[in-house]
Amino acid sequence: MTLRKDFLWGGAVAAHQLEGGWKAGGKGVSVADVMTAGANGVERRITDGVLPGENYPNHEAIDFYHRYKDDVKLFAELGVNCFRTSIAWTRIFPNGDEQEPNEEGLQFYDDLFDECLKNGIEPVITLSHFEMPYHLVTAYGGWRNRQLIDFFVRFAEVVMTRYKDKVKYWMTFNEINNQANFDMDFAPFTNSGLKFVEGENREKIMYQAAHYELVASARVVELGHKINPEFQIGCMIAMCPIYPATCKPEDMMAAQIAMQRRLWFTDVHARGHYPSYILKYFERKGFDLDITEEDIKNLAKGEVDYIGFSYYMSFAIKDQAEKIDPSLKLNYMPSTAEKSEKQENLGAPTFDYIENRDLVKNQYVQVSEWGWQIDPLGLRYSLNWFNERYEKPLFIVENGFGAVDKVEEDGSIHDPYRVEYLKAHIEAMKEAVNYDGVDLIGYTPWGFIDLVSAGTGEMKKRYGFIYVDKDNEGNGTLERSKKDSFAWYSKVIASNGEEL
Ligand code: P53
Repeated sequence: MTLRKDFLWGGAVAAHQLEGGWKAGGKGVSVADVMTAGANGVERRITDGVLPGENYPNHEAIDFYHRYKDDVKLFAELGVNCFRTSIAWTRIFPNGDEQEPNEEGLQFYDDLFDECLKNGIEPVITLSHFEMPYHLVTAYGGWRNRQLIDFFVRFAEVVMTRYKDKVKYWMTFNEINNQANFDMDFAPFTNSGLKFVEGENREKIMYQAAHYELVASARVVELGHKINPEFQIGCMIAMCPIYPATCKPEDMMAAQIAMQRRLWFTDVHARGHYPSYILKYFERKGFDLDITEEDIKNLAKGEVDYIGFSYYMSFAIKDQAEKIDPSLKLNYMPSTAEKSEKQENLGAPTFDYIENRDLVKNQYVQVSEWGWQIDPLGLRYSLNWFNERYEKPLFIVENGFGAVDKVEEDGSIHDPYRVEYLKAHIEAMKEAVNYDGVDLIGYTPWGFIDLVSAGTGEMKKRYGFIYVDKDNEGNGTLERSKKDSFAWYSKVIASNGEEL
Protein backbone atom coordinates (compact mmCIF):
# COMPACT_ATOMS: atom_id res chain seq x y z
CA MET A 1 0.00 0.00 0.00
CA THR A 2 1.23 3.46 1.02
CA LEU A 3 4.11 4.87 -0.98
CA ARG A 4 4.21 5.30 -4.75
CA LYS A 5 5.61 2.40 -6.74
CA ASP A 6 8.15 4.78 -8.27
CA PHE A 7 9.04 6.32 -4.90
CA LEU A 8 12.52 7.81 -4.94
CA TRP A 9 14.63 6.35 -2.13
CA GLY A 10 18.01 7.90 -2.01
CA GLY A 11 20.60 9.79 -0.11
CA ALA A 12 21.53 13.46 -0.17
CA VAL A 13 24.82 15.35 -0.16
CA ALA A 14 26.23 18.60 -1.49
CA ALA A 15 29.29 18.99 -3.70
CA HIS A 16 31.29 21.15 -1.33
CA GLN A 17 30.70 18.82 1.62
CA LEU A 18 32.04 15.67 0.01
CA GLU A 19 33.94 16.26 -3.23
CA GLY A 20 37.14 17.89 -2.04
CA GLY A 21 39.44 18.52 -5.01
CA TRP A 22 38.91 22.20 -4.38
CA LYS A 23 41.41 23.18 -7.07
CA ALA A 24 41.18 20.08 -9.24
CA GLY A 25 40.05 20.23 -12.85
CA GLY A 26 40.20 24.00 -13.04
CA LYS A 27 37.77 24.55 -10.15
CA GLY A 28 37.59 28.07 -8.72
CA VAL A 29 37.39 29.08 -5.05
CA SER A 30 33.87 28.91 -3.62
CA VAL A 31 32.42 30.45 -0.49
CA ALA A 32 32.77 27.04 1.19
CA ASP A 33 36.52 27.17 0.56
CA VAL A 34 37.01 30.20 2.82
CA MET A 35 35.20 28.78 5.83
CA THR A 36 37.28 27.33 8.64
CA ALA A 37 36.43 24.33 10.77
CA GLY A 38 34.28 25.16 13.78
CA ALA A 39 33.10 22.69 16.38
CA ASN A 40 30.09 21.98 18.54
CA GLY A 41 29.35 25.42 19.93
CA VAL A 42 32.13 27.12 17.96
CA GLU A 43 31.18 29.24 14.93
CA ARG A 44 33.03 28.69 11.64
CA ARG A 45 35.02 31.73 10.59
CA ILE A 46 34.79 33.29 7.16
CA THR A 47 38.30 34.36 6.16
CA ASP A 48 39.33 36.96 3.57
CA GLY A 49 40.20 34.47 0.89
CA VAL A 50 42.17 31.31 1.53
CA LEU A 51 44.82 32.02 4.19
CA PRO A 52 47.86 29.93 5.07
CA GLY A 53 47.78 27.98 8.32
CA GLU A 54 43.97 27.71 8.53
CA ASN A 55 41.98 24.46 8.54
CA TYR A 56 39.48 24.52 5.67
CA PRO A 57 37.64 21.20 5.91
CA ASN A 58 35.91 21.49 2.53
CA HIS A 59 39.17 21.59 0.58
CA GLU A 60 39.59 17.86 0.82
CA ALA A 61 36.26 16.88 2.36
CA ILE A 62 35.93 13.10 1.83
CA ASP A 63 37.71 13.19 -1.53
CA PHE A 64 34.64 12.00 -3.42
CA TYR A 65 36.07 13.78 -6.48
CA HIS A 66 38.67 11.03 -6.80
CA ARG A 67 36.75 8.19 -5.19
CA TYR A 68 33.26 8.51 -6.62
CA LYS A 69 33.38 5.28 -8.62
CA ASP A 70 33.84 3.16 -5.51
CA ASP A 71 31.34 5.25 -3.58
CA VAL A 72 28.67 4.89 -6.24
CA LYS A 73 29.18 1.11 -6.02
CA LEU A 74 28.43 1.33 -2.31
CA PHE A 75 25.34 3.45 -2.99
CA ALA A 76 24.16 0.78 -5.41
CA GLU A 77 24.75 -1.89 -2.80
CA LEU A 78 22.70 0.14 -0.36
CA GLY A 79 19.95 -0.02 -2.95
CA VAL A 80 19.14 3.64 -3.51
CA ASN A 81 17.46 4.56 -6.78
CA CYS A 82 18.38 8.23 -6.61
CA PHE A 83 21.31 10.36 -5.45
CA ARG A 84 20.83 13.98 -4.53
CA THR A 85 23.94 16.07 -4.98
CA SER A 86 24.77 19.53 -6.25
CA ILE A 87 26.86 20.77 -9.13
CA ALA A 88 29.67 22.93 -7.79
CA TRP A 89 29.17 26.19 -9.68
CA THR A 90 32.95 26.81 -9.44
CA ARG A 91 33.77 23.66 -11.43
CA ILE A 92 31.72 25.01 -14.32
CA PHE A 93 32.36 28.75 -13.98
CA PRO A 94 35.40 29.08 -11.67
CA ASN A 95 34.84 32.79 -11.07
CA GLY A 96 31.14 32.88 -11.88
CA ASP A 97 31.30 35.72 -14.40
CA GLU A 98 33.02 34.01 -17.34
CA GLN A 99 31.31 33.71 -20.70
CA GLU A 100 32.49 30.17 -21.40
CA PRO A 101 32.22 27.17 -19.09
CA ASN A 102 35.11 25.00 -17.97
CA GLU A 103 34.94 21.76 -19.95
CA GLU A 104 36.83 19.72 -17.38
CA GLY A 105 34.20 20.51 -14.76
CA LEU A 106 31.37 19.60 -17.12
CA GLN A 107 33.10 16.33 -17.94
CA PHE A 108 33.40 15.44 -14.26
CA TYR A 109 29.62 15.57 -13.78
CA ASP A 110 29.05 13.69 -17.06
CA ASP A 111 31.23 10.92 -15.70
CA LEU A 112 29.62 10.98 -12.27
CA PHE A 113 26.08 10.92 -13.64
CA ASP A 114 26.96 8.13 -16.09
CA GLU A 115 28.38 6.11 -13.23
CA CYS A 116 25.17 6.63 -11.26
CA LEU A 117 22.87 5.78 -14.17
CA LYS A 118 24.88 2.67 -14.97
CA ASN A 119 24.17 1.57 -11.40
CA GLY A 120 20.45 2.29 -11.60
CA ILE A 121 20.73 5.53 -9.64
CA GLU A 122 19.04 8.69 -10.87
CA PRO A 123 20.84 11.96 -10.07
CA VAL A 124 18.72 14.64 -8.34
CA ILE A 125 20.49 17.95 -8.70
CA THR A 126 20.67 21.14 -6.66
CA LEU A 127 22.08 24.05 -8.64
CA SER A 128 23.27 26.15 -5.73
CA HIS A 129 24.09 24.51 -2.43
CA PHE A 130 26.21 26.87 -0.29
CA GLU A 131 29.06 26.93 -2.80
CA MET A 132 28.81 29.97 -5.07
CA PRO A 133 32.01 31.40 -6.56
CA TYR A 134 33.92 33.47 -4.02
CA HIS A 135 34.87 35.91 -6.78
CA LEU A 136 31.19 36.90 -6.98
CA VAL A 137 31.45 37.93 -3.33
CA THR A 138 34.58 40.03 -3.64
CA ALA A 139 33.86 41.60 -7.04
CA TYR A 140 30.08 42.01 -6.87
CA GLY A 141 29.04 41.83 -3.21
CA GLY A 142 27.27 38.51 -3.69
CA TRP A 143 23.53 38.35 -4.33
CA ARG A 144 22.98 41.94 -3.26
CA ASN A 145 23.96 42.63 -6.86
CA ARG A 146 21.37 42.19 -9.63
CA GLN A 147 24.05 41.01 -12.07
CA LEU A 148 24.15 37.72 -10.20
CA ILE A 149 20.83 36.77 -11.77
CA ASP A 150 22.36 36.58 -15.24
CA PHE A 151 25.43 34.72 -14.02
CA PHE A 152 23.29 32.13 -12.32
CA VAL A 153 20.92 31.74 -15.25
CA ARG A 154 23.89 31.21 -17.56
CA PHE A 155 25.30 28.54 -15.25
CA ALA A 156 21.91 26.82 -15.04
CA GLU A 157 21.40 26.97 -18.81
CA VAL A 158 24.78 25.36 -19.44
CA VAL A 159 24.30 22.47 -17.04
CA MET A 160 20.63 21.87 -17.81
CA THR A 161 21.43 21.70 -21.50
CA ARG A 162 24.43 19.48 -21.00
CA TYR A 163 22.67 17.00 -18.70
CA LYS A 164 19.17 17.20 -20.14
CA ASP A 165 19.04 13.47 -20.81
CA LYS A 166 20.70 12.45 -17.53
CA VAL A 167 18.89 14.52 -14.93
CA LYS A 168 15.16 15.03 -14.54
CA TYR A 169 14.77 16.40 -10.98
CA TRP A 170 16.38 19.77 -10.27
CA MET A 171 16.29 22.25 -7.40
CA THR A 172 17.42 25.85 -7.65
CA PHE A 173 18.66 27.21 -4.28
CA ASN A 174 19.32 24.97 -1.31
CA GLU A 175 17.50 26.07 1.84
CA ILE A 176 17.00 29.54 0.40
CA ASN A 177 15.21 30.52 3.60
CA ASN A 178 18.11 29.84 5.99
CA GLN A 179 19.03 33.48 5.52
CA ALA A 180 15.91 34.46 7.44
CA ASN A 181 18.50 34.05 10.19
CA PHE A 182 20.21 37.20 8.89
CA ASP A 183 21.49 38.14 12.31
CA MET A 184 24.22 35.53 12.16
CA ASP A 185 27.02 35.55 9.58
CA PHE A 186 26.65 31.92 8.45
CA ALA A 187 23.42 31.79 6.48
CA PRO A 188 23.64 35.09 4.57
CA PHE A 189 27.14 34.07 3.48
CA THR A 190 26.41 30.46 2.53
CA ASN A 191 23.07 31.26 0.90
CA SER A 192 23.95 34.49 -0.86
CA GLY A 193 27.62 35.38 -0.49
CA LEU A 194 26.68 38.31 1.74
CA LYS A 195 29.28 39.90 3.98
CA PHE A 196 28.09 42.87 5.96
CA VAL A 197 29.95 45.93 7.10
CA GLU A 198 29.23 47.58 10.42
CA GLY A 199 26.06 49.62 10.38
CA GLU A 200 24.50 48.02 7.28
CA ASN A 201 20.90 46.95 7.47
CA ARG A 202 21.41 43.21 7.32
CA GLU A 203 17.75 42.42 7.06
CA LYS A 204 17.06 44.69 4.10
CA ILE A 205 20.09 43.39 2.21
CA MET A 206 19.00 39.83 2.87
CA TYR A 207 15.54 40.52 1.41
CA GLN A 208 17.08 42.15 -1.65
CA ALA A 209 19.40 39.20 -2.22
CA ALA A 210 16.55 36.75 -1.74
CA HIS A 211 14.47 38.67 -4.27
CA TYR A 212 17.19 38.38 -6.91
CA GLU A 213 17.52 34.69 -6.16
CA LEU A 214 13.79 34.15 -6.47
CA VAL A 215 13.80 35.93 -9.83
CA ALA A 216 16.79 33.85 -10.94
CA SER A 217 15.02 30.70 -9.78
CA ALA A 218 11.85 31.59 -11.68
CA ARG A 219 13.82 32.30 -14.85
CA VAL A 220 15.58 28.97 -14.52
CA VAL A 221 12.28 27.13 -14.06
CA GLU A 222 10.95 28.70 -17.25
CA LEU A 223 14.15 28.08 -19.16
CA GLY A 224 14.50 24.52 -17.88
CA HIS A 225 11.06 23.61 -19.15
CA LYS A 226 12.11 24.83 -22.60
CA ILE A 227 15.31 22.80 -22.49
CA ASN A 228 13.38 19.65 -21.58
CA PRO A 229 9.64 19.72 -20.93
CA GLU A 230 10.05 16.59 -18.83
CA PHE A 231 12.14 18.41 -16.24
CA GLN A 232 10.76 18.65 -12.72
CA ILE A 233 12.20 21.76 -11.15
CA GLY A 234 11.69 22.46 -7.49
CA CYS A 235 12.64 24.87 -4.78
CA MET A 236 14.43 23.78 -1.61
CA ILE A 237 13.24 25.02 1.75
CA ALA A 238 14.62 24.39 5.24
CA MET A 239 11.47 23.41 7.07
CA CYS A 240 11.74 23.92 10.82
CA PRO A 241 8.12 24.46 11.85
CA ILE A 242 7.78 26.99 14.64
CA TYR A 243 5.33 26.08 17.38
CA PRO A 244 3.81 28.41 19.94
CA ALA A 245 5.43 27.63 23.29
CA THR A 246 1.97 27.67 24.93
CA CYS A 247 -1.64 28.20 23.86
CA LYS A 248 -1.50 31.81 24.96
CA PRO A 249 -2.92 33.72 21.98
CA GLU A 250 0.14 35.97 21.79
CA ASP A 251 2.39 32.89 21.58
CA MET A 252 0.26 31.55 18.75
CA MET A 253 0.45 34.84 16.91
CA ALA A 254 4.20 35.08 17.45
CA ALA A 255 4.54 31.58 15.98
CA GLN A 256 2.48 32.48 12.94
CA ILE A 257 4.53 35.58 12.25
CA ALA A 258 7.78 33.68 12.77
CA MET A 259 6.61 31.04 10.26
CA GLN A 260 5.86 33.81 7.77
CA ARG A 261 9.34 35.27 8.16
CA ARG A 262 10.97 31.90 7.61
CA LEU A 263 8.68 30.58 4.92
CA TRP A 264 7.47 33.44 2.68
CA PHE A 265 10.15 32.32 0.22
CA THR A 266 8.07 29.22 -0.49
CA ASP A 267 5.04 31.37 -1.28
CA VAL A 268 6.96 33.18 -4.01
CA HIS A 269 8.47 29.98 -5.41
CA ALA A 270 5.22 28.07 -5.42
CA ARG A 271 2.66 30.75 -6.22
CA GLY A 272 4.71 33.10 -8.37
CA HIS A 273 4.05 36.23 -6.36
CA TYR A 274 4.79 37.90 -3.05
CA PRO A 275 2.32 37.28 -0.22
CA SER A 276 0.58 40.36 1.16
CA TYR A 277 2.02 39.99 4.65
CA ILE A 278 5.61 40.30 3.49
CA LEU A 279 4.87 43.30 1.25
CA LYS A 280 3.25 45.00 4.24
CA TYR A 281 6.28 44.16 6.30
CA PHE A 282 8.64 45.75 3.74
CA GLU A 283 6.43 48.82 3.78
CA ARG A 284 6.39 49.04 7.56
CA LYS A 285 10.15 48.68 7.76
CA GLY A 286 10.70 51.19 4.97
CA PHE A 287 12.49 48.64 2.74
CA ASP A 288 12.39 50.13 -0.74
CA LEU A 289 13.63 47.08 -2.58
CA ASP A 290 14.61 46.91 -6.20
CA ILE A 291 11.68 44.87 -7.53
CA THR A 292 10.84 45.70 -11.15
CA GLU A 293 7.73 45.07 -13.24
CA GLU A 294 9.72 42.61 -15.26
CA ASP A 295 10.76 40.76 -12.10
CA ILE A 296 7.13 40.40 -11.14
CA LYS A 297 6.33 38.97 -14.58
CA ASN A 298 9.24 36.58 -14.33
CA LEU A 299 8.17 35.37 -10.90
CA ALA A 300 4.70 34.61 -12.23
CA LYS A 301 6.12 32.54 -15.08
CA GLY A 302 8.45 30.50 -12.91
CA GLU A 303 6.35 28.59 -10.41
CA VAL A 304 8.14 25.48 -9.24
CA ASP A 305 6.88 21.99 -10.09
CA TYR A 306 7.39 20.58 -6.63
CA ILE A 307 8.55 21.59 -3.18
CA GLY A 308 11.78 20.02 -2.00
CA PHE A 309 12.53 20.52 1.64
CA SER A 310 14.81 19.50 4.47
CA TYR A 311 13.43 18.50 7.82
CA TYR A 312 15.61 17.98 10.88
CA MET A 313 13.87 19.62 13.81
CA SER A 314 11.13 21.90 15.02
CA PHE A 315 11.36 25.21 16.87
CA ALA A 316 9.18 27.02 19.40
CA ILE A 317 8.59 30.64 20.24
CA LYS A 318 7.02 32.79 22.96
CA ASP A 319 5.30 36.14 23.03
CA GLN A 320 8.21 38.57 22.93
CA ALA A 321 6.55 40.95 25.35
CA GLU A 322 7.49 38.40 27.99
CA LYS A 323 10.92 38.36 29.52
CA ILE A 324 12.50 35.08 28.48
CA ASP A 325 14.80 33.29 30.90
CA PRO A 326 18.12 32.97 28.97
CA SER A 327 18.44 29.33 30.01
CA LEU A 328 15.28 28.60 27.99
CA LYS A 329 16.73 30.01 24.77
CA LEU A 330 17.31 27.57 21.94
CA ASN A 331 20.66 27.78 20.14
CA TYR A 332 20.70 25.34 17.28
CA MET A 333 23.73 26.96 15.64
CA PRO A 334 26.99 27.94 17.28
CA SER A 335 26.57 31.63 17.76
CA THR A 336 28.46 34.58 19.09
CA ALA A 337 26.72 37.62 20.53
CA GLU A 338 23.34 38.73 19.29
CA LYS A 339 23.64 41.44 16.71
CA SER A 340 20.16 42.89 16.65
CA GLU A 341 18.60 44.76 19.49
CA LYS A 342 14.94 44.36 20.20
CA GLN A 343 13.29 46.45 17.52
CA GLU A 344 11.05 49.38 18.19
CA ASN A 345 7.36 48.56 18.18
CA LEU A 346 6.20 49.35 14.68
CA GLY A 347 2.45 49.38 15.19
CA ALA A 348 0.29 47.40 17.52
CA PRO A 349 0.43 44.56 17.85
CA THR A 350 3.76 43.81 16.20
CA PHE A 351 5.26 40.43 16.63
CA ASP A 352 8.90 40.63 15.79
CA TYR A 353 11.15 37.74 14.84
CA ILE A 354 14.90 37.60 15.18
CA GLU A 355 15.68 33.93 14.90
CA ASN A 356 18.96 34.00 16.73
CA ARG A 357 17.30 35.74 19.64
CA ASP A 358 13.72 34.56 19.90
CA LEU A 359 13.60 30.76 19.75
CA VAL A 360 12.93 28.88 22.97
CA LYS A 361 13.42 25.26 23.98
CA ASN A 362 10.55 22.83 23.65
CA GLN A 363 10.25 20.82 26.85
CA TYR A 364 8.32 18.02 25.10
CA VAL A 365 11.06 16.85 22.74
CA GLN A 366 14.53 15.36 23.01
CA VAL A 367 17.53 17.16 21.74
CA SER A 368 20.69 16.04 19.90
CA GLU A 369 24.18 16.72 21.14
CA TRP A 370 24.22 19.76 18.85
CA GLY A 371 21.02 21.18 20.29
CA TRP A 372 18.77 20.05 17.41
CA GLN A 373 15.31 19.17 18.69
CA ILE A 374 14.09 15.75 17.63
CA ASP A 375 10.46 15.78 16.56
CA PRO A 376 9.23 13.11 14.12
CA LEU A 377 5.62 14.21 14.36
CA GLY A 378 6.76 17.63 13.20
CA LEU A 379 7.53 16.01 9.84
CA ARG A 380 3.91 14.95 9.40
CA TYR A 381 2.88 18.43 10.46
CA SER A 382 5.27 19.96 7.93
CA LEU A 383 4.07 17.75 5.08
CA ASN A 384 0.50 18.79 5.87
CA TRP A 385 1.47 22.44 6.10
CA PHE A 386 2.99 22.41 2.61
CA ASN A 387 0.20 20.32 1.18
CA GLU A 388 -2.60 22.48 2.50
CA ARG A 389 -0.94 25.65 1.37
CA TYR A 390 0.36 24.74 -2.08
CA GLU A 391 -1.17 21.43 -3.25
CA LYS A 392 2.03 20.51 -5.05
CA PRO A 393 4.08 17.32 -4.96
CA LEU A 394 6.54 17.27 -2.07
CA PHE A 395 10.01 15.78 -1.86
CA ILE A 396 11.84 15.27 1.45
CA VAL A 397 15.35 15.92 0.21
CA GLU A 398 17.07 15.97 3.62
CA ASN A 399 16.40 14.41 6.99
CA GLY A 400 18.83 12.93 9.44
CA PHE A 401 20.52 12.73 12.76
CA GLY A 402 23.98 14.16 13.37
CA ALA A 403 25.75 12.08 15.98
CA VAL A 404 29.15 10.92 17.16
CA ASP A 405 29.84 7.33 16.06
CA LYS A 406 32.19 4.92 17.76
CA VAL A 407 34.24 2.43 15.78
CA GLU A 408 34.57 -0.87 17.68
CA GLU A 409 37.79 -2.92 17.85
CA ASP A 410 36.56 -5.15 15.04
CA GLY A 411 35.69 -2.14 12.89
CA SER A 412 31.93 -2.41 13.33
CA ILE A 413 29.82 0.67 14.07
CA HIS A 414 26.61 0.33 16.03
CA ASP A 415 24.30 3.27 15.46
CA PRO A 416 20.85 2.34 16.77
CA TYR A 417 20.17 6.02 17.57
CA ARG A 418 20.34 6.85 13.87
CA VAL A 419 17.97 4.03 12.95
CA GLU A 420 15.60 5.10 15.69
CA TYR A 421 15.52 8.68 14.44
CA LEU A 422 15.03 7.79 10.77
CA LYS A 423 12.48 5.09 11.51
CA ALA A 424 10.31 7.47 13.48
CA HIS A 425 10.51 10.06 10.71
CA ILE A 426 9.70 7.56 7.97
CA GLU A 427 6.70 6.44 10.02
CA ALA A 428 5.49 10.02 10.27
CA MET A 429 6.04 10.51 6.55
CA LYS A 430 3.97 7.42 5.76
CA GLU A 431 1.17 8.68 7.98
CA ALA A 432 1.12 11.93 6.01
CA VAL A 433 0.77 9.91 2.81
CA ASN A 434 -1.74 7.38 4.14
CA TYR A 435 -3.95 9.44 6.37
CA ASP A 436 -3.53 12.93 4.95
CA GLY A 437 -3.13 12.18 1.25
CA VAL A 438 0.09 14.08 0.74
CA ASP A 439 1.65 13.57 -2.70
CA LEU A 440 5.21 12.56 -1.87
CA ILE A 441 7.87 11.99 -4.53
CA GLY A 442 10.71 10.65 -2.45
CA TYR A 443 12.95 10.63 0.57
CA THR A 444 16.69 11.24 0.56
CA PRO A 445 18.27 11.16 4.04
CA TRP A 446 21.06 13.67 4.50
CA GLY A 447 24.73 12.81 4.49
CA PHE A 448 24.11 9.10 3.86
CA ILE A 449 27.86 8.91 3.45
CA ASP A 450 29.67 10.83 6.24
CA LEU A 451 30.75 14.28 5.13
CA VAL A 452 31.74 17.73 6.39
CA SER A 453 29.04 19.39 8.46
CA ALA A 454 27.80 22.63 6.94
CA GLY A 455 27.02 24.33 10.22
CA THR A 456 30.16 23.49 12.14
CA GLY A 457 32.64 22.24 9.55
CA GLU A 458 33.15 19.09 11.61
CA MET A 459 33.54 15.49 10.51
CA LYS A 460 32.49 14.37 13.96
CA LYS A 461 28.85 15.31 13.38
CA ARG A 462 28.02 12.27 11.30
CA TYR A 463 24.84 11.39 9.43
CA GLY A 464 25.94 8.45 7.28
CA PHE A 465 25.11 4.81 6.77
CA ILE A 466 28.61 4.73 5.33
CA TYR A 467 31.41 5.70 7.70
CA VAL A 468 34.38 7.71 6.48
CA ASP A 469 37.61 7.51 8.44
CA LYS A 470 38.49 11.14 9.02
CA ASP A 471 38.40 13.36 12.10
CA ASN A 472 37.85 17.04 12.80
CA GLU A 473 41.54 17.84 12.40
CA GLY A 474 41.61 16.19 8.99
CA ASN A 475 43.43 13.00 10.03
CA GLY A 476 42.35 9.57 8.83
CA THR A 477 42.63 7.14 5.94
CA LEU A 478 39.39 8.27 4.25
CA GLU A 479 38.45 4.61 4.07
CA ARG A 480 34.76 3.79 3.86
CA SER A 481 32.92 1.19 5.96
CA LYS A 482 29.32 0.22 6.61
CA LYS A 483 27.56 1.09 9.83
CA ASP A 484 24.74 -1.09 11.21
CA SER A 485 22.25 1.38 9.77
CA PHE A 486 23.41 0.45 6.25
CA ALA A 487 21.68 -2.93 6.34
CA TRP A 488 18.62 -1.40 7.96
CA TYR A 489 18.16 1.28 5.27
CA SER A 490 18.70 -1.34 2.54
CA LYS A 491 15.82 -3.31 3.93
CA VAL A 492 13.63 -0.22 4.14
CA ILE A 493 14.27 0.55 0.48
CA ALA A 494 13.81 -3.04 -0.67
CA SER A 495 10.40 -3.17 1.02
CA ASN A 496 9.39 0.30 -0.25
CA GLY A 497 9.17 1.50 3.32
CA GLU A 498 7.07 -1.41 4.63
CA GLU A 499 9.79 -2.96 6.78
CA LEU A 500 11.10 -0.48 9.25
P1 P53 B 1 24.83 20.35 9.58
C1 P53 B 1 20.64 24.69 9.61
C2 P53 B 1 19.36 24.22 9.86
C3 P53 B 1 18.84 23.22 9.09
C4 P53 B 1 19.59 22.70 8.05
O1 P53 B 1 23.44 20.45 8.83
C5 P53 B 1 20.84 23.18 7.79
C6 P53 B 1 21.38 24.18 8.56
C7 P53 B 1 22.75 24.70 8.29
O2 P53 B 1 23.69 24.02 9.05
O3 P53 B 1 21.60 22.77 6.75
C8 P53 B 1 21.24 21.65 5.96
O4 P53 B 1 25.80 19.90 8.56
C9 P53 B 1 22.03 21.76 4.68
C10 P53 B 1 23.16 20.79 4.58
C11 P53 B 1 23.67 20.48 5.97
C12 P53 B 1 22.56 19.76 6.72
O5 P53 B 1 21.40 20.54 6.75
O6 P53 B 1 25.11 21.71 10.07
O7 P53 B 1 21.25 21.72 3.50
O8 P53 B 1 24.13 21.32 3.72
O9 P53 B 1 24.84 19.75 6.00
C13 P53 B 1 22.92 19.37 8.13
O10 P53 B 1 24.66 19.34 10.66
